[in-house]
Amino acid sequence: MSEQERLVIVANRTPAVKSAGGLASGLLDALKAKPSLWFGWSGELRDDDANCVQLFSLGRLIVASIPLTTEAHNRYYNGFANGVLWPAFHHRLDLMSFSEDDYAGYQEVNQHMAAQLRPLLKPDDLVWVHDYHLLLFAQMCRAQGISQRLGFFLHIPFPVPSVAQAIPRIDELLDAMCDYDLLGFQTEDDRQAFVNTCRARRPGKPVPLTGVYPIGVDPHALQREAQVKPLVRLWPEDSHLQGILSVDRLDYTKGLPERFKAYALLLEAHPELHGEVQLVQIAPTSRTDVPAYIELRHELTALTGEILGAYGKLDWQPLVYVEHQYDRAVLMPLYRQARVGLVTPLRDGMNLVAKEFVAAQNPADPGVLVLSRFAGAASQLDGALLVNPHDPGEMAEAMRQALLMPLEERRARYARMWDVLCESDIEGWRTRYLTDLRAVQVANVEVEPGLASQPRTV
Ligand code: GDG
Repeated sequence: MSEQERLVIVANRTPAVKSAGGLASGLLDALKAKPSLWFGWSGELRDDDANCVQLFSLGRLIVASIPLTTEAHNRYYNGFANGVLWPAFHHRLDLMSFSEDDYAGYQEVNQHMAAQLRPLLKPDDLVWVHDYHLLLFAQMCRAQGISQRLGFFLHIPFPVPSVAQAIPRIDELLDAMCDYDLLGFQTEDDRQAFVNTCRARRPGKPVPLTGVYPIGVDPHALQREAQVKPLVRLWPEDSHLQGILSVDRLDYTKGLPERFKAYALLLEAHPELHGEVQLVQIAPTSRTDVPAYIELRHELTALTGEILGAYGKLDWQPLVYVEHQYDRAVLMPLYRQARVGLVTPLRDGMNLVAKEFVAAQNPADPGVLVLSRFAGAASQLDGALLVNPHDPGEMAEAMRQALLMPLEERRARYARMWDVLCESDIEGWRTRYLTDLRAVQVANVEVEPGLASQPRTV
C-alpha cells in the first residue's frame, strides 16, 4: 500500500443523503477514520447548472457530490436501474420495463459521473465502485483516460444466464463490467452466475478477476447498541407476549405479502397462539414513485387490515405494520427484545437485517432467526431456521418452531452464528476486497498467490 494511496468510493448516493439502504450503513461503518473520498449523487434534483461538484468533510472522509437533472435521474435511476436491472437481477422479469430513452439516460449519467470524478482523482487512488447503478462506469472512465485501478462490488444478486439473457443490452453491460479490474460478489452462486453468463454471451473473450466477499456488520458495536435501555419496549420480560420482528426497506424482493400470508396461516392453524404472539413489521418506504412499489403498499395495507380484522381483539393486536423509519438507537434494542427475527426475502444479495438481528441478541437468552434460503446470508448463517419464502406452510411451521425452541438449542444456534459474524465482519469485508484490488494493481493482471479471499481469473 503506497503512502499516498487514497480510497475512492463511487456509489449512486453520497452519505449526505438520509437513506435506509444497506449500502450507506454498511460502507459508512467501514470507512471510519480512513483517508478517503466518496463520490456520488447528492440527492439533489436541479435543472440549472448541473455540473457543479459540492465538497465537504466527514472526519477523514471527503464527500464530493453532484446534483442531477430531474430528467436524467428519472431515466437513469427510476428507469433503467430500478425499472430493469433491479427486477431482473432479482429474477423478476415480469416487473422489468425497458425503454431506449431510459437506457440512454443510464449511459449518460454513468458517463457524466466519470467526467465529474476525473479531475478529483490522484495518481495513487484506488477506486471502488458500488452496485448496479454503475455497471457502465469503468468503461466510461477508461474512455476518458482514467487509468487508476477500478474495482466493483455488486450488492445485489447476479441473475443466472437464462434470466440474464432476457435483459435488453445485456451484452453491452457485460462488456462494460469486464472493464473493471476486480468484480466482487456477495456469494459464490452470484459469482458463478456472472462468469457463466460471460462465457455464454462472450465466447472466447477474457473474463476479469472475480471474487466472493460477503458483506458483514460490526457485531460488537451492534451488541453494545442493543444493550442500551430500550426507547420503545414492545415485549416486556414479564409479559407472555412473544415478539416476531421484521425490518425491511419496503420492496417487492423482500417477500412481505408472502410473509403476512404465512403469519395468517400460523394464526389460523394455531389458535393457542392467539394473544401470545405479535408480528411487528417495520418497512420504511423507498422508490415511492416506481409503480410496482405503489402496488406493493396497497397490497400490504390490505393484508394488514385482513389479519387485524380476522384475529385482532380489543386487548391483542396480532400485527403491527409501520412505514416509519426508526433510528438505530430504537432498532437495535428492539431486535434484542424479539423472540424471532423473521427475514424472508424472495431473493436478496446478502440481507444485513439478518446479521444485525443475530448481533443484537442477548447471548444468555437469544432469539431465533428464521431466514429465507434465497438471501445471501443463508450461505453463512447456518444456525438460522432456513425457509422457502414461497411456501407459507413451511414458514408458519418455522415460526412455530422458533417460538417454542428450548433455550439450549437457541443458545447453540446463536453461538454458531455469532462466530460467523465475527469471522466475516464489515472491516474484514473491506480489507479483503481492497487487498485483492491492490494486488491487481501491483501485478497488473494476475494476483499474487496467498491472498485472503483468492479471487479467480477464468
Ligand atoms: C442492498 C442489498 C445487501 C431498515 N429499516 C430501517 C433501517 N434499515 C436498515 C437495516 C439495514 C439496511 O437498512 C437494509 O439492508 P439490507 O441488506 O437488508 O437491504 P438493502 O437495502 O436492499 O441493501 C442487500 C445490502 O445492499 C448490503 O450489501 O445486503 O442484499 O439489497 O442495515 O438496519 N435503519 C434504520 N431505521 C429503519 O427504519 N436506522
